Formats: sequence, structure tokens, C-alpha cells
Amino acid sequence: MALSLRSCGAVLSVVCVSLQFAVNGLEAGSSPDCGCSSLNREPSEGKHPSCENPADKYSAVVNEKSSDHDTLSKMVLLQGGWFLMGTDEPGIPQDGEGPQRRVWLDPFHIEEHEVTNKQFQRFTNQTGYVTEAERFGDSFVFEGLLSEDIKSSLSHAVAAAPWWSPVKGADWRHPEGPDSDIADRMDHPVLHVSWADAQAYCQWAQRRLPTEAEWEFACRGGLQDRLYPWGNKLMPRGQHYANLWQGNFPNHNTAEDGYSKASPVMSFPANGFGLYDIVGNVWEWTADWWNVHHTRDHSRNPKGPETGTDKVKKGGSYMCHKSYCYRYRCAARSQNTPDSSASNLGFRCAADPKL
Ligand SMILES: *[C@@H]1O[C@H](CO)[C@@H](O)[C@H](O)[C@H]1NC(C)=O
Ligand SMILES: [Ca+2]
Ligand SMILES: [Ca+2]
Repeated sequence: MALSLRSCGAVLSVVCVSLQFAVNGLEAGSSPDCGCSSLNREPSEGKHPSCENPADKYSAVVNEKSSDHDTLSKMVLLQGGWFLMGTDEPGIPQDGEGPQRRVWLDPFHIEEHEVTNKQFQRFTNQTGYVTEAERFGDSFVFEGLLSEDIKSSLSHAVAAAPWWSPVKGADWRHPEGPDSDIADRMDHPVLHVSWADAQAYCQWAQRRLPTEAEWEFACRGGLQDRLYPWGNKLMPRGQHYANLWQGNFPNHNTAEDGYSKASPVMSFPANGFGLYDIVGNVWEWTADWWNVHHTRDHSRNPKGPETGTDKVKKGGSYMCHKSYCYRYRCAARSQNTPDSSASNLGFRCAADPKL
């Protein structure tokens, strides 16, 4: 049981930020946006009281002999090689989906499903880790999920994406605010985790976040130049292949696919690599900084820009509908500041093959 926390080289950068919320990337007249990119906490000098301990280090100390290891997600070994990343027919050009380019990847492992509440709880139980949303005291929740009580207490929402509200007391244990819990959702993806939280979990598991290129390779499931992990048709044989939004966004979700919010992981078919919910259900953080400028140059094991302000997230979520957020495609991408957290954003880990 006893799990020693020792520090190691990699410092998690937990940036002190204010509680202001930036409305980012939503210039007037901009094209369809689900508010995916509007959830950023605006970085500014340390106004926040709970940032005294920015360099908490959570090293990977999973004892292979204990049963803990069994509760980490199974990983799939992908062989990598050359693949075509991005697209020449971008659904949302300003996201930097193009151009299509040849990318080489070395072999890597990736978890078969999004990290669940149960898995994240084991991590926090063993390490005492406190997420950024818990320290900030709030997180973004989609209004459609809030109780009347909480709705009536809200004073402000994100101007350009009014369906998002910063809710006090919303965090991974309370996904819709203080009057909610995860007791009956332990097999759902963990929500309200920031990039640093995701990074901390993967590090503890002796894993790491996938690069955007790895994530996209994994998404494509061995197919070339297709929109979705399973092909070009959204609903082959009339079947739902991912937890998305049906109906009119943001007012009416028919939940024709069975779920109006996050679903238990592995509720939809796996792709050709055996990976579940790689698009839909929740957005997934990647390791890379955000940048929309790409060239056709070939690259090997690309890791994105050296620095940036936002991290890349991939795959879209249960809130994505073609009319607002056509981002449940493998080439699609979006971004948030690393300290952002929301009710539709999670992650899965990757790892290098053991030498
Ligand atoms: C975490 O700790 C709580 C309280 O002791 C316990 O009820 C729960 O089962 C633990 N969770 C996991 C996944 O071990
Ligand atoms: Ca759905
Ligand atoms: Ca997903």
C-alpha cells in the first residue's frame, strides 16, 4: 500500500493564474465554434491564493508487484511508421487541420480507453493529488447539465459561448457542481482535469501523454485519409460509432446514441486498433503546444512547437454536433490553456515501448 512519492526531474508546471476567463478565438463573425476553445483561464500574474505550491512533483512509483498495476488501462502497442497526418480538405481550416503531411512515428503504446473516474480516484487516493479545478475552486460546466439550483446561482457565463458556465465547486468528484457526485459513474471518463492533472496521472502511471501525431495515428486505426476512425460515413449501417450530440445544439440533445452526457468508457465500437471513444465522449489532452501553421515537410516523431500558450486537445466530445463543432474527425483539433478544465475534457496516456 505504502507508496513513496519521490521527486524526479520532470517538474509539472502549474501556472498561477487569475480567476478571469478568457474568451479566446471567438472573434466576431468567426466560423462555427462549439466554444471548444473558449474555456481558457486567462493567464496573468499570481492573483490566485492557492498557487503556493506550483512545483508539486508526482513521480511514477507504481509498484509492479502490487495489484495497482491491474487497474491501469490496458495499452495497445502500435507499430508506427509513415502515415498521413492532417487533411487537405479541412472541416475547420482556421484550426490548422492542413495541409496533409507525411509523418513518421516510432512504435508506441496507447491506452485503449479514456482514463476513468475509478482510475483517477486510485491515483488521488495514493498520492493525495489535488486537481487544479479543486484548487481554483471552479470549473466549466455545460449549462444543459446543471441543476436549477446551481443555474439560479450563476452570475456569468462565457460571453461568446453562453452554454458554458464557470461553476463553483465543480471538479472531477462533482462534475455538475457541489450537488453532484460520481458514485454511479466510476466507469465514466474523468472530467474537469487540467493538462497538468492529466500529465501528473500519466507520470504516476509511468506513462506520458500522447503527442498530437501519436493521438492522430491512433485515431486513424490503420485507415488512410478517412474522416473518422471507422471510415468516411458517420453512421455506417445506421449505427452510432461515437458518443456525439444529436438534435439542435445547444438546446436539445435527443441522445439518439443513448447518452446526453459522457458515457461509460467502451460503450461504442473500438476502431481498427482496438481503441475506444477515440473520437467523441470526451476531448483528450495531448502533450503538444498549439500552433495552426504546418507545412508539407515530412517529419519524424513531431512533438509540436517548443512553447506556446495553449495545449492541443483532440477527438471532440459528447457535445459535438456538425453545426457547431465538427471536430469529431481524426484531423480535427482544438485547444485550451493548460490550466483549463471542463465537463467534456479528459485524457488517455501513452508510453514508449520498454527497452
Ligand atoms: C479511494 O479511497 C476511498 C476512501 O478510502 C475508497 O472508498 C475508494 O474505494 C478508493 N478508490 C479506489 C479506486 O481505490
Ligand atoms: Ca450523445
Ligand atoms: Ca474521446
